[in-house]
This record gives sequence, C-alpha cells and structure tokens, in this order.
Amino acid sequence: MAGPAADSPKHGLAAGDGAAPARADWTIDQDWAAYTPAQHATWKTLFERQTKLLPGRACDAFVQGMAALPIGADEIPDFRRLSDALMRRTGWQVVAVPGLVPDAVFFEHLANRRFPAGQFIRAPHQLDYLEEPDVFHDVFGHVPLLMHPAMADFIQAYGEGGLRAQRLGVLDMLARVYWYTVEFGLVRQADGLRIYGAGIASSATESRFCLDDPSPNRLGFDVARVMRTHYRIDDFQETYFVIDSLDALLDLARIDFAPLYAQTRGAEVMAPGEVGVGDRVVKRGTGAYHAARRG
Ligand code: HBI
Ligand code: FE
Repeated sequence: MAGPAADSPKHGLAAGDGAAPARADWTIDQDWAAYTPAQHATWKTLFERQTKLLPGRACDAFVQGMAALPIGADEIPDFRRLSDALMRRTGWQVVAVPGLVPDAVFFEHLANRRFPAGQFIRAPHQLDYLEEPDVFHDVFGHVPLLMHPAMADFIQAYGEGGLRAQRLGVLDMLARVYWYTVEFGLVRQADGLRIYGAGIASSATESRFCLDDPSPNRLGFDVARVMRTHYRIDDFQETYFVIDSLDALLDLARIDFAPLYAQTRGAEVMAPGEVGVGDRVVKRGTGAYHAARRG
C-alpha cells in the first residue's frame, strides 16, 4: 500500500487563512452552474471508485441514505436538491462553504442542523489525498448518514456541545469523539463490521485498510476512552472504535459530557495505537503498517 493515505479532511488545521468571508457565517453560493465538465468528471471518477468498494463495507444506513438522495455518478450534486431531501427526512440542510471554517462557525451551523459542505472539488492529482474537506468528502461521505435520525441528532448535539466545550477549554476532548465516530467510526452489523465514518467512506484506500488490513486495532467504543485518545491526521488511523449500532450515537447525543471532561482532564492521553487493560478488543492489530512507516 504505497502513497499517502486517507483523503479525510484535516480537521486540525487552522481555518480562516486567505480572503475574509463575504458573509459572517462563512457560507457562499454553491454556484452549481459554474462547475466545469472537468470538475464533474473528477466527481464521477471518485463516485464510481467508492461505489464499487462500498458494498459489503459501508453500513446499511449509509447505502440506504445514498439511495434516497439525489446523488449520482454524472454530476456534482446540487445542494438545494440535497437539502430538500434531507429536510423532509431529518430536518437538515447542506450549505456551501469555501473549505475549513473556524470552529465556532462550524459548531453554530451544526447546532442549527445546517451541514457546511466544501463547495470546491479536489484537483485530479489529489484524488487520494487532500487537506481540506471538499464536496466529495462532505457530500459523499457525510450526507448519506444525515438521513439517519441517530446521526442527525448526534451531529446537532456535537455542534451544541462544541460551543460549550470551547468555553470550558476542553474542545480537544470532544473533537476526539467526533473524529472516532463521525469521521472514522465502524459499526457492528449482523453480517460483520461496517464503515459509517465519512473520512473512511470517502477514501478508497482507507475503506479497504480499516476492514481488510491486519494492522489497525478495532476496539469497542467507550466515550471516556476515546476522549483521551490521540488521533492521526496525516495517515490511516491506528485504531478504529466500533459501536454496536448507530443508535449508540443517540445515547451519546443525550449524555452530559461535563462529568466526563472533569474525569478526563487529569487522565493521561493515549497514543493512537495503544491498547489498554480496560479495552474491549474486537480485533487486536499487528501494527505492522505504521511500524513500517516509522522505519
Ligand atoms: N470546517 N468545513 C469544515 N468542516 C469541518 O469538518 C470542520 C470545520 N472547521 C472546524 C472543524 N471541522 C473541527 O476542527 C471541529 O470539528 C473541532
Ligand atoms: Fe468530515
């Protein structure tokens, strides 16, 4: 497996470089008519590649959400049509942004059930790797699960919790929960482990790695454990956390994080590949992939 890995957006990057936003909430017009044939063709390449990989890998809710949305191979989806379908099902909308937006702006949108999606599409030489969330990651990766009521409520709660966590100075802890669920989560299905995280579902290489490679750990999800686990933004994850069903996200949306923050503040943060005594090991990884890259 050569070359750079995940094409997940790098949420750790500082947002807000470059030109000042025209609107205070950082939204822009999608300007769908301005996409070029070459840009639609990039979408098609990515769409077809992922669509071949995801049967037997993506969870049922992802497949069902995708099927119920106006998302197809031939063109970059129109956010207004996505919003119409989402609004009817779970009350969400998709709004266009230039790329990463400041944390507080991101949270404010999510708290109001607006999903900020990158308006741009990656360049042809970035098919496997890019730093900012583009329209393929955001729409193909995230939007199908916004059709699921548990994910719909969880992401809204994350937006509300994000604003609170910023005030408390514990955003790093909350961001790890988002990372290991919404971006890189696995779920147990009757027929085996499946992908629900958008960072995986939008990545050809990581959608194979997370399920097929012996290297990464797969551990049972535990919110306090995840809160004190570092993650990788530059490569595949060393550990994936497995929830028992998407409805586990509903429980997570409802719990009070304040006691968890208090408890986690003093605790040691674990390395991405570490396995601890209290962990529920679904499958212990060999660690071979990252060991080889460390040299
Ligand atoms: N902006 N557009 C966009 N998408 C994200 O996923 C995003 C963001 N800004 C901040 C951010 N994520 C994260 O740093 C927070 O979830 C903590
Ligand atoms: Fe994302």
